[in-house]
Amino acid sequence: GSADILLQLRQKLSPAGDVVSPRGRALTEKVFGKPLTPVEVVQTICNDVQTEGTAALLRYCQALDNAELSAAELRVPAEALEQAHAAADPKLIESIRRIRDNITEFQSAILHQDATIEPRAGVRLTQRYVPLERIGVCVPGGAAAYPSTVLMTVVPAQVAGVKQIAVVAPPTKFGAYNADMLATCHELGVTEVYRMGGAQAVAAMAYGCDCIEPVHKIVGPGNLFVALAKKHVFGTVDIDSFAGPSEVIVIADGTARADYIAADLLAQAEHSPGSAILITWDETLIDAVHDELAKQVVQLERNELTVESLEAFGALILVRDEQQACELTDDFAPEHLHIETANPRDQIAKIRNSGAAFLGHHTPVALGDYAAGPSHVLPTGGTCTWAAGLSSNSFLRSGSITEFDEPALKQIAADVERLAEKEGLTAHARSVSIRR
Ligand code: HSO
Ligand code: ZN
Repeated sequence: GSADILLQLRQKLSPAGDVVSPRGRALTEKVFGKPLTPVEVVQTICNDVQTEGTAALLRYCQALDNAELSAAELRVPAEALEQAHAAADPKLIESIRRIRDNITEFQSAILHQDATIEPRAGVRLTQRYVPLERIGVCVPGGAAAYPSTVLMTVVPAQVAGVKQIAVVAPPTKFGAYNADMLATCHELGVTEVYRMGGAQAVAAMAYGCDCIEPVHKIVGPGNLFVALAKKHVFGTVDIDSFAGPSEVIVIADGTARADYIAADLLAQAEHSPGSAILITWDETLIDAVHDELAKQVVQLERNELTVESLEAFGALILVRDEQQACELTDDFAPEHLHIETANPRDQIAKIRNSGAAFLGHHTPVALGDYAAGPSHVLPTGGTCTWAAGLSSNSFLRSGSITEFDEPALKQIAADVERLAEKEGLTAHARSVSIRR
């Protein structure tokens, strides 16, 4: 059935961390002297960076990213950030400012506020929220440059009140040497940008070394090695959700336009790898979208990569009715859900699982990727069943504050004493009874 097809697509999309691939075998034999699984690679790198610090970091920059850097070159100099900004297309800077304002407006509105209740006389209970002091952001730089990821991580953190933000990007032309990415950092007031990527960058941020102070939380997307490294350092620091290869499910009815849907599927497949799935109960739409895909894909710059991704991870699925479309979507739990129907709010009300949802014919996912306000750093691979996308609230931690006066203590004392006695913790009981 359709559910099996979807699961197979997903399994193919997410590479396994515990299997040595043919390409992995050759590379790991060269770098580590023996074939290692991605999990073993990440363990080795993280342990080396933790024990040897900068020396290990530089060694892996060289071995894995082909970058011959000195310790002093790991951090992007202030002048390079200024220059990138000064040389940037002024229209780009204007767009970045408008987008920053959109993100700020939304992320401020959803920010948790301290809550205090006084349930009884003499009792005051507060939940307060405190921003993290220092965070690290991973910006990818393998197949494309992502200034948008800088916006979608840094601005929510700033809204939360985070003071210190370190950005890492691999030492590549799409990463830390990308002028637009550097200009975006400068525009947002980020001064700490590092030329490091992969597991070694995650380890350096988690454990700290000569060239970078440790952070409290690491966020942002990355490849399998970044994701596994974040898992590895979790507990030493906090991490965000797992943002792996991008996915979209489009739900459409007879009111949808085939050319729009094709464009939406291609936009996701362009990430390559990216999974793009149409679910509809309108039979004519399947053929029409199929034709549109063929027509549009040849016009794309990343045409070949997009075709590859579409063939491997794409699907056009005909279901019985709206109900089945919603159930299938809920089971798959996609990162992005785009509902292109007459009344998309009817369907979203029936679907619990999606990282981010986009409603209607005029809300392409690219709006969310670049400009609307919610972050584009989202849980993938079905993890949205338990994880949330990044937001300003991801950069707060909460703590409680409890305050009782004497009569209020006396009123509750017997309950505390009883439970403490049952647990055999008489010192606990006494710390209450002594105040009676
Ligand atoms: N769709 C990606 C985000 C992105 N798209 C960045 C373009 N640039 C993951 O949500
Ligand atoms: Zn995208």
